[in-house]
Amino acid sequence: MCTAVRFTDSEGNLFFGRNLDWTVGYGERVVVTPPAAKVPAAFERPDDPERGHTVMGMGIVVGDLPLYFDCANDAGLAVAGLNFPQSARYAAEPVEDTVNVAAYEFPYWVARNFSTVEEVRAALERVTVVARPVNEQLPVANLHWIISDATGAIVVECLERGLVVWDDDVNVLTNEPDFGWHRQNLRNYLMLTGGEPAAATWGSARLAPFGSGVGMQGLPGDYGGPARFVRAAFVNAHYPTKSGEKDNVTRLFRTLGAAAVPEGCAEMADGSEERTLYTSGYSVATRTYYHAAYDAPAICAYPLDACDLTGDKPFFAEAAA
Ligand code: GCH
Repeated sequence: MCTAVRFTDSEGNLFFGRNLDWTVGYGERVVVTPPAAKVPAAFERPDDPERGHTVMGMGIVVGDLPLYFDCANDAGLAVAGLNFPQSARYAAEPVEDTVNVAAYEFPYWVARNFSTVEEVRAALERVTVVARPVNEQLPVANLHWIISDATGAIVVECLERGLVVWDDDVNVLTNEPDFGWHRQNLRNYLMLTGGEPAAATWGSARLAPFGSGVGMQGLPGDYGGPARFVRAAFVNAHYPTKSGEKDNVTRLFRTLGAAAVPEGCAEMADGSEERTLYTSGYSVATRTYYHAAYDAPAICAYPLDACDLTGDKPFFAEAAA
């Protein structure tokens, strides 16, 4: 399971983050890919510009290939991939006269080449997402993606009926089923309120609320995708707008915390335990990536501006002291 959210601060700067819920890590770290990086592309794409944006996010590096789980760029565009195992249908082969992108390179391709959600949306009209494994050890991952900038978010899903781009006006993504279903499902929860309910009178009995927080009764508490979607969407939409880096990073980690998975509550079919391996996010205003691990919850900061971006290979960023 995974959960991603976005919001903006009082000045309109984007904050974007995600929980990565899984049973095992892949050795992922904070990876920076500089503008001049020569990253091998899965398919020929003559329209990709010579130099790209600087890209920073969580991932692994295989040869010279950055494999991002989520990433953001210096223009303020951010992307995250979340499991979508039952519904994702990528093309089996590249399709002529379209822009072919392997599923594993999709987040980097987006963040390297575009500055805004509108640019991505326009480009997606010609894109084919292709089911191509990285190598024998790293098979195709069935995902859907949330792409966000300061103006909003879209969700990209490769469905049976083709590539679908949803407007994500609730700024959240989790897992199955498709985004359209989750968006409709929110209409089941209109009675939720952070406010304290008024006392009621039943016959001669006066019933007063136990205290604050009870207006959230009915909020689904489980760790499945639909429940995490409702929790993240409610908290994200009702959290007061904040100013300043500290309060917004706090907001990001507390909001994602409302959907975080503790060990023992989400077993996989093989008996292994899913949990929130990490929570991470990016602040566009300070060009800083933040990360906290399940067993090391202190938040570490990785400022992009502390990195040497002159090279031509992806590299691992160091946490600020
Ligand atoms: C390769 O094809 C792609 C790269 C991997 C290896 C397979 C490292 C990059 C990226 O796509 C990786 C992928 C491994 C794995 C990752 C994926 C990004 C997100 C995904 C998580 C397992 C998704 C977690 C999630 N769980 C909820 O959503 C790390 O596929 C759930 O309900 O299962």
